[in-house]
Amino acid sequence: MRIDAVSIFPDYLDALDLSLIGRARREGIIDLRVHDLRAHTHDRHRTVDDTPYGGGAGMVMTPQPWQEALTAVLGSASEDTGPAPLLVVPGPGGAPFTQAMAHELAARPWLAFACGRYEGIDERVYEWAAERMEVRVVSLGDYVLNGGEVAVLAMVEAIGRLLPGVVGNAGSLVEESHEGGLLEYPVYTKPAVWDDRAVPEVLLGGNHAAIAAWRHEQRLARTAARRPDLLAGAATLTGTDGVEALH
Ligand code: 6GU
Repeated sequence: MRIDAVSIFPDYLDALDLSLIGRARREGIIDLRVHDLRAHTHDRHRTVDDTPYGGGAGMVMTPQPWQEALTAVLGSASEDTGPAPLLVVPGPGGAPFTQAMAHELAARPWLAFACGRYEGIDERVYEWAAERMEVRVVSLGDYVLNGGEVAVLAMVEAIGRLLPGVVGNAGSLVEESHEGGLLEYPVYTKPAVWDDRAVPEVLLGGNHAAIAAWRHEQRLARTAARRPDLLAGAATLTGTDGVEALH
């Protein structure tokens, strides 16, 4: 999979050299290319922002560097990528990034991320880009970050780990939080007793049906306690009411 990311802080994305995503890049599973937006400025101060028309706080990113940077990205299309990437613009005003969206994006041959800073990118960049590629504004959640870079770290990790060969044990992809609409069950390892606390008996017995039933109960209880909204969603999906839908 090809991924481009444009940022005024390309070093922020150095963390994508580490761990499983870093290995996937070295193995060629992910072709991640990070670009400095300021390389597409032409003034002495390498300006990427200006004051907002209509007044208001902060600065707005100017369109010209974005046009050049995204044109360069488009110009690097290949047979493998298809003609244009799906452009993801991280921002608190976007559609929520979910595990379902991670799966959808992981199936694309080419993603490009445009990291905004300050109060955002001039709206005309979105219009210009939408005439050339699919554009999605995507949010990590209902809080405000200073820019899109941290969101790109999160999204590339969530997407990248779904690609074949990135996570060694494919089984660890299926029984985890948000897969199947429930949070993950609690896990334990050696020793069987630690600090006077015993591992739940059922896990020591080797009765796989009993273990599966216990884990399912734990997932329901944990989801009810921490994320009751997920249970409501699951009940809606199955067309029945309440938690019974999940049994
Ligand atoms: Cl994706 N970007 C920014 N700048 N802030 C956010 C966000 C994204 N998601 C939540 N807050």
